[in-house]
Parts: sequence; structure tokens; C-alpha cells
Amino acid sequence: MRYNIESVIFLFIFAFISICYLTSGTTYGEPTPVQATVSEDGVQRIDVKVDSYSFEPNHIVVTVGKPVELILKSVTKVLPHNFTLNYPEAGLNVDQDISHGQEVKVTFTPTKTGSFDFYCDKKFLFESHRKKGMKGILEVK
Ligand SMILES: [Cu+2]
Repeated sequence: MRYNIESVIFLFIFAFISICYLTSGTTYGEPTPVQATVSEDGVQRIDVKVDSYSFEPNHIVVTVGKPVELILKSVTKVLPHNFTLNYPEAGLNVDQDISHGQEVKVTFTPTKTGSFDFYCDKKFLFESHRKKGMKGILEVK
């Protein structure tokens, strides 16, 4: 009998860990890096979907020393958002508002390699969009 109870407990723990693992995998999955496409004019372009409250992709990979153009496409019906990327020492100095449903292009040329955080600087009832998940990483290689 003792063996059976231990088996049951073990199964419960195993099931619990599996559920935690699966849920975390879908909800908090690691961002997938997306490389910007280099156009014929030498500009690295990438479409970024702006939603409440996310950027997609949220991990953008670009090459250092070449111009980058982000095409920020808002798909929201009401809420305005923003794209902030503030590392002037690395050639990254963007603070762009994006109205609902609007498409805005921003350009910059990264001068340093590294990982840089971008985010939305808007707030809703004192809670920042950044905290709600409107953030991402620009990886300069
Ligand atoms: Cu926002």
C-alpha cells in the first residue's frame, strides 16, 4: 500500500511540474530572434507589429554600421503607443509616438554592437505599457 501512495504522490508532482512547464512555455516563451532584411539600397528593413501590449517581433537582429529602418505598424483600435530606444552612445536615439492604426517609419544607424532594450513609454492608469510586456531587444551584431 505504501508503494502505491508514493506512486500517486510522485504522479501528482510529475503532473504539476509538467503543467507548470507547458504553461510557462506558451505564456512566457523565449522571444525568437528575427533578422532584418537588407534591401537593394543597403537599408536593413523590418516590419514591427505594434499591439496592446506587445511588439512583434520582440527580438530584432541587425548589423552594426548599416542603416536600419523599422516600419512600426499599429494594429490597435484606440490606444496610442510609442517606440523608445534610447542609447545615443550607440547611435540609437528613437522616441516615436504611434497613433492607433498608424504606420510610422523610423531610421537609425547602430554604431556599437550589443543588446539594447526598446519599449513603449506610455502609461495606462499608472501602469506602464513596458511592464505589461511592450518591450523587446534590438541585437546589434
Ligand atoms: Cu504602449
